[in-house]
Amino acid sequence: MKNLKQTITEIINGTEIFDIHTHLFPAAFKKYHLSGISEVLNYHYLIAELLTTTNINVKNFYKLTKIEKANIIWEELFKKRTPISEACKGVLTILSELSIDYMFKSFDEINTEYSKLNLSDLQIFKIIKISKIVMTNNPFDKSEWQLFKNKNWDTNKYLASLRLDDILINLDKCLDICKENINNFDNDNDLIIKYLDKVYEESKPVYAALSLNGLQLNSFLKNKFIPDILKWLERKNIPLSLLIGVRRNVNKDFLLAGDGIDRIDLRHLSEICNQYSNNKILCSCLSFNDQHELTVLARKHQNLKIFGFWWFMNQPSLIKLILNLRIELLGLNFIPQHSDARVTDQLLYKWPHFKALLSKVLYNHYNDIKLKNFKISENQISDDVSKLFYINSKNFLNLS
Ligand code: FIX
Ligand code: ZN
Repeated sequence: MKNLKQTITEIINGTEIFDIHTHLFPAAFKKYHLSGISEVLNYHYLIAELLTTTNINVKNFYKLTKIEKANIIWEELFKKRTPISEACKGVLTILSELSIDYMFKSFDEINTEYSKLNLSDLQIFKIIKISKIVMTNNPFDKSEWQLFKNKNWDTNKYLASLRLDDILINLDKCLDICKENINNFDNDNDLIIKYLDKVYEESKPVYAALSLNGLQLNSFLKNKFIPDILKWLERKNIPLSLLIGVRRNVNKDFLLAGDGIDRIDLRHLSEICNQYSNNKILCSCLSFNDQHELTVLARKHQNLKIFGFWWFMNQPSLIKLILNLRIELLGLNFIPQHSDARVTDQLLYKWPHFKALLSKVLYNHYNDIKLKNFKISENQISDDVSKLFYINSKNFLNLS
């Protein structure tokens, strides 16, 4: 092998990625498919930064068009100030990856140049080496769900997942939607399971997901629908993905940009894994405080798999620390990252930022074992990276 550092970087850049949690949709989903620099600047991470950095009136800001909002964000965060936060750096990464010289330019100038590139989602997937992504699909959102009627997109690239949060937060609405679709049922539990059967057939999801605050996690096992949903998932042989520790609407005026972190008790996750040992559980936690305990739990439960650095955890300083911890405690038995991208173009920064960190972290670990006379080959590194980026996800989701 020529040079360990360079070999690792080349392998990481050349390995296919399976992105297991995104909010992306193919172009066939029309208004749900977001792309382009205006959408990139309208990302809620940047909106939260803008609203807390300036004195802009929140309600008036949200009345503006997307182009107007993008303009303000560009002016305030990129021109008047140094774009040094992770969310801002992400935009710079995208622009430099696409060779757009942005210095001293207005948003309009950049937007014109960017639009001329006419980048398609598949072109972006190719640049980043993404072969599959998992969408977040809400079967209780009628207008979004309609699009499964004619699945005219590449279903090998865009896989579905069932987001079930509404069952916990808006049960009556969910039951109404189930009743509109299912005629014969014995009780509410039976109704929900029959509706899940229907949407399963329509979308062929690779997992079902729930995001939980502390209270929802505490009462999870007492929820009257959970045992049946878990039995159903076991029958379908798909995991439940738990995104734990979000506190929605910390500032409701901020809308999507107003969610924060909640305190949680991970002993409940351990109980879920024990009581439902035949179910597979994917898990990502939002707070830094919970990462050590979560990693230890993943050593204790065969049915638990950690994935990604969710949202507020997706910061380079935290990733470096926790990625090392995960490797130290779990070897390579976890899914290191997901993008959570909402705009296709964000893949152009989210994955390269992570790849650069993974490269450094892996280099130190390989170097360590080399010093202990372990002969690490290029093939072995390729297999390891492939496990991290693709195989671990594929196996846990039971895909062929
Ligand atoms: O609940 C989720 O899946 C979160 O990832 C999102 O809803 C959140 O708004 C987000 O975009 C975080 O990256
Ligand atoms: Zn998400």
